[in-house]
Amino acid sequence: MRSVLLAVVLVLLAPATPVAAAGPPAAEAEPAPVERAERKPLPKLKVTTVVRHLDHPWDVKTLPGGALIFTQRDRATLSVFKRGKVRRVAFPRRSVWVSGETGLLGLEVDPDFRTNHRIYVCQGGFTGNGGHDVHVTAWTLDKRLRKARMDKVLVGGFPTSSGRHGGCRLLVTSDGSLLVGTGDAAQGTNPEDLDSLGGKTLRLDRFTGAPWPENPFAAESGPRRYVHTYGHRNVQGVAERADGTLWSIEQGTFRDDEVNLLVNGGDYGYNPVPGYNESVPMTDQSLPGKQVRARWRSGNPTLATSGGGFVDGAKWGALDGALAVACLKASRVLFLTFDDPGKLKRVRAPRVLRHYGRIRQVTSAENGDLLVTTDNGGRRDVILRVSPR
Ligand SMILES: [Ca+2]
Ligand SMILES: [Ca+2]
Repeated sequence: MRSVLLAVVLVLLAPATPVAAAGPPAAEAEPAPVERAERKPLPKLKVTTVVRHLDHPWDVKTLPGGALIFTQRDRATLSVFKRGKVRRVAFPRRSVWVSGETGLLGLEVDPDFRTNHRIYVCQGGFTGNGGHDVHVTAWTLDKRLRKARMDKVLVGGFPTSSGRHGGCRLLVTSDGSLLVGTGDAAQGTNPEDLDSLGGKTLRLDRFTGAPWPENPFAAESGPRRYVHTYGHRNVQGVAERADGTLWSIEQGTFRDDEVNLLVNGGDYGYNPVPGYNESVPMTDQSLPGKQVRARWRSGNPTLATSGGGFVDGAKWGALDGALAVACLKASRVLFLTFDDPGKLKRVRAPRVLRHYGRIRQVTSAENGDLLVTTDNGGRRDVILRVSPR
């Protein structure tokens, strides 16, 4: 506990100092756009509690028109918040396998929701032989947002064990693919095994579920056709920057939570074998081939980073373009500023977001405000709206 507090204090004392920067070798000159960005004022933040009395709200997204839609992990519910009221969406809760860190998880809204009413969820599930998996399904909501009808299991068979390290985050990217971040199920061989869908980011066609044609192994056979990047531990956040680059947020072992810039076909270097050997590095350069270094890491101990997304809008001043990262254990939101090539420039952790306990997810609302979910359990969880004053 003492070491956790120490890490928290370090971040608190040094909000403007890169923490354990792990970018590429510092050969390049400081690009001008970042220098300009740093002169913008840091906005004062207003935090409003939007929804109360929740349990582990795992993901929240905005629907066109401003309603919110969110999942709760253990209750396995899908709900809509509209005109001040929360309403359950009729959804087959019994189809969700809930165990440990697994249940109803990531949620994404189709960019064409206005016309197709489609959403995507990631959930623990039951397989025919009495086993479990984690899988991604597409659903259509009715016009009144009361009922969800399943269209298709897009991809499944992600490994599971006790429910630990179940992942699983979803993002429709600007080129229309569905990006999926998965957990390694706390099984050591999964991250580096190209034919296990655990410990990966995956890309697929969001309508057919087919592997995305640009995937590095798309022309081969088997599960590896879905793999975009591999060698991850537990991807709990995926985000796209305004320039189209894709990023992951990952939980470390006892050290080194990571933010990674995703490179198609990249190996992110986690190989906790034999068994589930968590003493190995989060990015082990001694593995065969090249391992991609993290763009930010927590050092020792971890902050338990979870979801996150890029902040978008001039009203955010110096935080415009930063990656907002939810922290469970450290109970805060980090704002990481990277320059154009992806080198870490600043870490900020506003005080006003340190009073809500564990933070699970940060996403953007329609008007650029941030939506934040907490992860404390016992009907104490909330969804917050954060906006610059
Ligand atoms: Ca790594
Ligand atoms: Ca190597």
